[in-house]
Amino acid sequence: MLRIGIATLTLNRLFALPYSPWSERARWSLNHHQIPYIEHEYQPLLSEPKLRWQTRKWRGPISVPVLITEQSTLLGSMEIAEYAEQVGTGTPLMSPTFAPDIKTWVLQADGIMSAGRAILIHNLMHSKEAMRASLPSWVPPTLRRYGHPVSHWVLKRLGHKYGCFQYRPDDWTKTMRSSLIKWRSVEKPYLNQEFTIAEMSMVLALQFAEPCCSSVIPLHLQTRSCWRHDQLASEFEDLINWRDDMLNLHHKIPETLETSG
Ligand SMILES: N[C@@H](CCC(=O)N[C@@H](CS)C(=O)NCC(=O)O)C(=O)O
Repeated sequence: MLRIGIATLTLNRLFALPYSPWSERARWSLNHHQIPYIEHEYQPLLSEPKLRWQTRKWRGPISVPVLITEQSTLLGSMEIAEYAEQVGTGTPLMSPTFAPDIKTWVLQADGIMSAGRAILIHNLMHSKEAMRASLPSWVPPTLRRYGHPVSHWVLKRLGHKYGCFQYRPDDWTKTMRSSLIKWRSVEKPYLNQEFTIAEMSMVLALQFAEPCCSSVIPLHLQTRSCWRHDQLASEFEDLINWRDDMLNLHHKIPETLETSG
């Protein structure tokens, strides 16, 4: 699937996972700053050789989102957000006045996301249905039935890559809970009277407690329950409501063109 951000001619190419909060941070920042791009869907492991070729990064771990512009290759959602802030239009998401606050909360949100990913991988590895649904869309239904061991293998690789098996799900939950309690205690709706990448990151981190509606981040029916953290979703209902308000106010979906390719 090829997704085109703002419908115009562009050489910017965004390599991203459709359902990943990190990828959404890049996409949202680009959309917010009206930067056009063509999105290329990334498939863990399968798309890696192509991504390495495109980025000329032959060694070390590589992950998405990646933005390739005419002048540069930006690896990582925050690098992409910084680029968007520099060259794009619209209100700033990283006002220098609030820089220390922003940095603190982006780091907290990233911690929640990493812990959330570890629990998600654990949950997916225990659901054959979810593993079948996670196979690439071009895998025919007859083969999907037998495909869960392949997904299991990919998840295991990802789990090792991101250190997900270092702790048990209960320990990851504690990490998430302590950051969410801290976030609960700060001024709302905004830390500093305006929407910044700190709020955006916390909005996206809450995806690992209660996934938001599929028009913002698309999820298969079979994987949605693996993203949901029942305990945290009920403990932090107030934050999930805040998240939904933020999405209504600030997540503008640009005019998109969708074509297969
Ligand atoms: N620090 C990076 C983290 C990106 C990241 O964790 N990406 C993961 C989730 S989108 C990924 O690429 N997973 C697939 C893979 O590693 O093949 C960022 O902010 O972009």
